[in-house]
Amino acid sequence: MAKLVLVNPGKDYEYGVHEPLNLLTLAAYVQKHGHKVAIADQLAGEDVLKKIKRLKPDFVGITGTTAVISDAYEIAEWCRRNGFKTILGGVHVSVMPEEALQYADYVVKGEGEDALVKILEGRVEKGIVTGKVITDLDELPKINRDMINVKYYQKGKDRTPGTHLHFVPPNTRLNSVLFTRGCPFNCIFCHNSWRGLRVRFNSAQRMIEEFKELERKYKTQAVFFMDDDLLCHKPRIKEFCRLYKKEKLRIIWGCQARVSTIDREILKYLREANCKQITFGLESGCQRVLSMLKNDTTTVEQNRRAIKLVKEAGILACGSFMIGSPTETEEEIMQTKKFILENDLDGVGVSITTPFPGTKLWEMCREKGLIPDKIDWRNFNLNKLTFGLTDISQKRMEEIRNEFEKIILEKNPGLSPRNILNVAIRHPSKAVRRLLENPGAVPVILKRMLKKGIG
Ligand code: B12
Repeated sequence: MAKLVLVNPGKDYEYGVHEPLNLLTLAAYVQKHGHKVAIADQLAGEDVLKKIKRLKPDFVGITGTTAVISDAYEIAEWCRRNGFKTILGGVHVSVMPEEALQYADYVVKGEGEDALVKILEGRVEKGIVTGKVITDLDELPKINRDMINVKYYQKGKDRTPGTHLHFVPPNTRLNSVLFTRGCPFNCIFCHNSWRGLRVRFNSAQRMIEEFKELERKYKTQAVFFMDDDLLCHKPRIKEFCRLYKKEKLRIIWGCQARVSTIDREILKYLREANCKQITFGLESGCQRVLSMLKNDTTTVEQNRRAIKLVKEAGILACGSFMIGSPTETEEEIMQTKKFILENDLDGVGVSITTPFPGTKLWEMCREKGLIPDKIDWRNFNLNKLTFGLTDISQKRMEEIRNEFEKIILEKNPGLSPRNILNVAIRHPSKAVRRLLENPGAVPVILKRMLKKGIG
C-alpha cells in the first residue's frame, strides 16, 4: 500500500468556486485499489507544503490547468527537493509532458486513474506515462467530498459574486458535479480539439445518486454541472429529469449546453426538474468568426433562437463570448457587442481569445508566428493574454475590453455595490488591481450606488 497526497494548486481565490472534481475522482480510484490518499487544496487556502510535510507520503501528485501550472511546478520542485516522489498530471502537462518532466519524476498524459495506480505500485518506469481511457464512467467509484473543505466550496458564490452562477442567490450552499468526459464537437479553442476522445457519460441513475447525497448529506441547495454540453445525449437527461421529480429533489441547478440542442420539449423537462440557468458558448456576434471558432457548427441565428426559447421557458439564458481571435477585426468585435446589447441575456462573460497549448487554435497561432518564444503561463487565464492575435493594438484591445466590462457589470446583478464592497474588504490588493485594470467599471458601480444605495 502506498501513501499519496494529491495537490490542487493555485492562489487566486476566484478559481476556488468549484471543487476539484478531477482530484476527487482520482482519489476515489486510488483508494479503491487499496492505497491511502489525502488531498491538499491550495485553492481552498490550505498550506500544502505543511500538509505534505506532516503526512509524509510516498508520492505527491499535482494537477494543473495552464493558468496555474507555474504554481504546480513550484510545488513539484519543492517536493523533489524534499525527497518526495513527484507526479504531475492534468490538461496542461498532457500536452506539454517534456516541459513538465523538468519538475517531476513522473508525468501522466491523458486520463490518470489507471496510470496513477501503476505508478504507486511501481509497475512503470519514471518518465512520461500515458493514461488509459476510461470507457464506462459508472465503473468509477463514487467520489467522497469529505476529503476536501466542502463548506469552503459551498460558499463559492458569496466569495466571488461576479462569477457566472447567476441563478445562485446569496447564502446558498453550492456544489459542482461532472458526469461527462469529452464532447462530440471540436471547437478550435477547446481541449476537446486535441483530446479527440469519444464522449462518455454517467447514467441518469448515477447522477441522481450524487444529487441525493448532496441534498441529504451536504444540505446542498444549488448545483452547477461542469459538463461541457449537458444535453449531448438527450434520452439520458430526460431520464435524469424524470427521476429527479420522482425522488422529489429540491436542488436548483444550472448547466452548459450547445444552442443546437435546445428545443421546447427538452426545456420543459429541464424546467420541471428545477433547472434555473443554461449557459451557452455563444462566442461571437459575427458569423465569420463564429464559423472559424466552432468549425461551422452553429450560426448567429441559432444563438438568438436558443436565448429566446430558454427565456420563454423561464430559465436564465447566459452566454460567454470571446474577443480578439486571429484575423478578427474591430468591426467584427463590435458585432459581438451589438449582439450582446440586442439579445436579452441574463448573464454575460467575455474572455480574451487564448490559445491553450495543444488546441487547434494554438496550432493556428503557431503557424502564423503569433506565439512568442517566452511565455508566462500565468497569463493564460482568459483575461490578460499579453500578446495579441489580431492586427488591433494591445492598447486598443484594452480599451475595447473596458467597454465590454461595462456591459458585463450591467448584466450581472451579483456585482451589486454591496457585494463588491464585501469582496474588496476581504481582498483589498486584488480590488485595487481590478479597478486599475478596469477603470470603465467605476461609473457603472457609482451609477448603481446612486440608484440603489449600497445594498
Ligand atoms: C471544473 C473545471 C474548472 C474548475 C476547477 C478546476 C480544477 N482545478 O479542477 C474551475 C472553475 C476552478 C476552473 C477554472 C479554470 N479553468 Co477550467 N475546467 C473545468 C472543467 C469543466 C472540468 C475539469 C474536470 O474535472 N474534468 C474531468 C476530469 C476527469 O478531467 P481532467 O481534469 O482532465 O482530469 C483527468 C486527467 O487530466 C488526469 N489528471 C488531472 N489531474 C491529474 C493529476 C495527477 C497527479 C494525475 C496522475 C492525473 C491527473 O486524470 C484526470 C482523470 O482522468 C474542464 C473541462 C472538462 N470538461 O474537463 C475545464 C478546463 C480544465 N478549464 C480550463 C480553463 C482554461 C480554466 C481557467 C484558466 C479559466 C479561467 N480563467 O477561469 C481556470 C484555471 C483555474 C484553475 N484552478 O485551474 C481549460 C483548461 C485548458 C488548459 N490547457 O489549461 C479546460 C480544459 C476547459 C476547456 N474548454 O478547454 N476550471
